[in-house]
Amino acid sequence: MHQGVDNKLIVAKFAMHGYNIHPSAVEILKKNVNPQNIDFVISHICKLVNSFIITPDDIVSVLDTIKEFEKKVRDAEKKTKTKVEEVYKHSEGIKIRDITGRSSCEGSIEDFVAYFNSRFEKLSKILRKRIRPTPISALHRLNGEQVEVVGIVNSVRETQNNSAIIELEDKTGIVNVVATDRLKDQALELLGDEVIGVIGTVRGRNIIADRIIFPDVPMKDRAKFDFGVVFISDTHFGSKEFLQKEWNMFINWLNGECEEKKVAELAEKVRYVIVAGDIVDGVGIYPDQEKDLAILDIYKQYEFAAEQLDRIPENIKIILSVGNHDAIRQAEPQPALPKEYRDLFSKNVIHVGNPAYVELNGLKVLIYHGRSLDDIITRIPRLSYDRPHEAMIELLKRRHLSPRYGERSPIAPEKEDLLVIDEVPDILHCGHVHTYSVGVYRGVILINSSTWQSQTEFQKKVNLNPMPGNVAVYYNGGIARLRFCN
Ligand code: D5M
Ligand code: FE
Ligand code: ZN
Repeated sequence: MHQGVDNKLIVAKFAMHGYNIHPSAVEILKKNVNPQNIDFVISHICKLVNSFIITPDDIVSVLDTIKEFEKKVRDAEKKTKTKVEEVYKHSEGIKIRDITGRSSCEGSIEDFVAYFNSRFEKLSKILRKRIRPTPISALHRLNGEQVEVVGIVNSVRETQNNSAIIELEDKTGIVNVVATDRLKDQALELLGDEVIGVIGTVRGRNIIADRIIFPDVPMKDRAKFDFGVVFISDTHFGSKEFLQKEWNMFINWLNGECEEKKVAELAEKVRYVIVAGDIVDGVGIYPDQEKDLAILDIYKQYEFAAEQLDRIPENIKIILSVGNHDAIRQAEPQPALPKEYRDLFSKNVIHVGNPAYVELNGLKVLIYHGRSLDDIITRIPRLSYDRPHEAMIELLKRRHLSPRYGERSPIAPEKEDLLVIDEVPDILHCGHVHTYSVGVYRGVILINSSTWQSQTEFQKKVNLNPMPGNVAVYYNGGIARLRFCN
């Protein structure tokens, strides 16, 4: 009845669990089980039967349980489908998916367990399209054999004999993965807490790795739409270092006041402006911040922000996301601004959380402020603040916006891990690091759209050189860079 699962493969899968199966039992199984669920069903059967050779009778005796199990899987799938549709809010050709109004976590131990389970489920599902994992608990029976495993990275350490050891955990156990030569370098770039696949050979209690596999994004064509989208970030309204003159030049350009004909024509195409967070400088974000503030009151900072965004032509929709300087919880995912602040802005401003999936007349943009980029740039020596889009590639490879839990990126343990990149966007837009760079990775356009704040005293101390006043403009699959700063 069901096509697609090879008899030999079924026999091998049972062998992985330490069981033999009779050929006619394989036939019964194939007739009754959806190939998509075969792995789950096999581990389920292995838990239920007592004999080491599985007979047709054994299969028949568990058929009802299997049917029930498959129904549960189908129901769960239906539920997640409707959930995704429900959470997309619609507004004039714009669809939004974020945490706003959906936060459920209280930060208890159970929340953390559920959060990491969700991360593991979502990411291992992506990996299972390419590899067939053996449960880690079954590895001890497979000494000398080649295996594929999927797990969450607990830790990575370098050893003295030119290798690295990755401690990998799945729901059934923990294993040490030994990475040598080229794989060692790859292993040392792991951040911890990401979900990866490993292909390798079992040697005693270890796996000697042949390949490390990231969930990654599939290759796709660049999205082409004939409207313009402006990407900016980190306006830091209210800061003494906010660059008013450069901002005015940007506003003038959007209003058609530009002498260069080509650049002026580009402004006419613009239908959306996206801001990737740190709208205002905030208050109490770091010690002695008052000294750096032109506007001391947070409410007044947002009033000023609203005033400045109101200078953008009315026909342009503004998508406003939040960052770590905004008046909202710090832990990611962050909901959109609270109502008292949202109400200050005009109707063409659409407030979204961080991260947020936003679909603009078909163009899929994933907005993420970018706090995890600090951790990634610090951890991987080949990356730098001058080329933040290269750090953004690491997010796509891991299909996660904040792979490393904790450090400088606090995460709220929601029941569902909303930082997983479950949908591959056309554009990934970040800010936070205050530098500008753009790139393309497997057809996904990467933009880090710098800032409107010049170097602060604090940034001078930590040797952070911002590139303010840079704007990325999407049009027809390409990105133009406009500089409103000397
Ligand atoms: O962050 C702007 C940039 O400054 C970003 O790359 C992080 C960096 N930054 C901010 N705070 C710190 C601390 N405490 N140590 C090191 N680097 C930091 P923004 O979110 O605009 O403040
Ligand atoms: Fe910022
Ligand atoms: Zn920031």
